[in-house]
Amino acid sequence: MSRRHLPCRRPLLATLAAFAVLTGTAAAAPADTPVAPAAAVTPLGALDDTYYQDALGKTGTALKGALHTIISDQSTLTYSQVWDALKDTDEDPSNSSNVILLYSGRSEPKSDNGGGTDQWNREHVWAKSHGDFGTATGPGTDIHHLRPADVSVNSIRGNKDFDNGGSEVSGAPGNYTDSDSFEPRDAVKGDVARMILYMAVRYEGDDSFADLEPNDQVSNGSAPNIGRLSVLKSWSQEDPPDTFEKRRNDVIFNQYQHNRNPFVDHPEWVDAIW
Ligand SMILES: [Ca+2]
Ligand SMILES: [Ca+2]
Ligand SMILES: [Ca+2]
Repeated sequence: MSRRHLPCRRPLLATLAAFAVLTGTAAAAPADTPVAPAAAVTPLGALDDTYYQDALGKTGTALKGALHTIISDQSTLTYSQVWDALKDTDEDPSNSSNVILLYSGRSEPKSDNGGGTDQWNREHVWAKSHGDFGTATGPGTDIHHLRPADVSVNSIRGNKDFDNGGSEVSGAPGNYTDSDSFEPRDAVKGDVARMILYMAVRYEGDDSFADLEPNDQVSNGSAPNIGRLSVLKSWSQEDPPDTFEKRRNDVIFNQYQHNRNPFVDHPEWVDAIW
C-alpha cells in the first residue's frame, strides 16, 4: 500500500484534501492515488435530442410504435458471439476477470462458461420457447435480454413466467419459484421487467419472428407471451435502473447492437405504454 494510508505522515496533504471537500475545489491528486474510472453513462439529454427524438411527447401505442421503429435499427449477433458480448456487458465492476450472474448474483470467472455444474451459461430472460424463436440470429441472440446465469439456476427458471412467490431457489438467495412462476432477487427485479418490455416493443411480428407481448397470466407455455405484466410493472418501479444496468445498455448500444433499451433510459415509459 502507498505511504499516504499511514496516519499522520502527510498532514499537509490531508489538510488540502479537507479544504477541497469543504470548498468543492479540485486539489491535484497525489501521484500515487489511483483514479477511479468515471461511470461512463451517456447523458439522457443527448439521447433525447438524437436517438429518441421521434418518441418524445408520445404515449400509448404511438409511443410503442415510435420506439419499435427506433430500436429495430440494429446490428445482430450470432449465438456464439453472445458469449464474448456477455463477458463485456455483464462484467463485474469490482473484478474485470469476472461476470455477475443474473439470479444468484455470484461473481464468476468469465472463462468459466459452459454447461457444467456451477458454470455460467446464456439465460434467455424472455424464455425462447415463448414464441419459439430458438437461438437463430434474432430474438434468441438479442443481448438486451440475454444474461449470464448459473447453469443450475437457469435450469430451475426454465421457461416459467415471472410472478411473486414460491420457495427460495437453492444456490440463488432471494429468488423464489413454484410450479408455474419465478421471482428474481430484488436487485434485478426491475432489470427483468425492462428486458421483457424491451422484447415486447422490439419484436412486433413484422419480421420472421413472433409478436412478443406481455400479459397478466402465468403458464403461457409456448404462446409468444410472458406474464405477469402487473407484477413486472411493480418490479420496474421498485428497482429503478442503476449504474450497472445503464452501463450495460450503453455497451450494447456503442459496441454491439447499436440499439438501446428505452425503458432503461426512460423507465416512466413503462406506464406510458402499459
Ligand atoms: Ca406461481
Ligand atoms: Ca436492478
Ligand atoms: Ca410485440
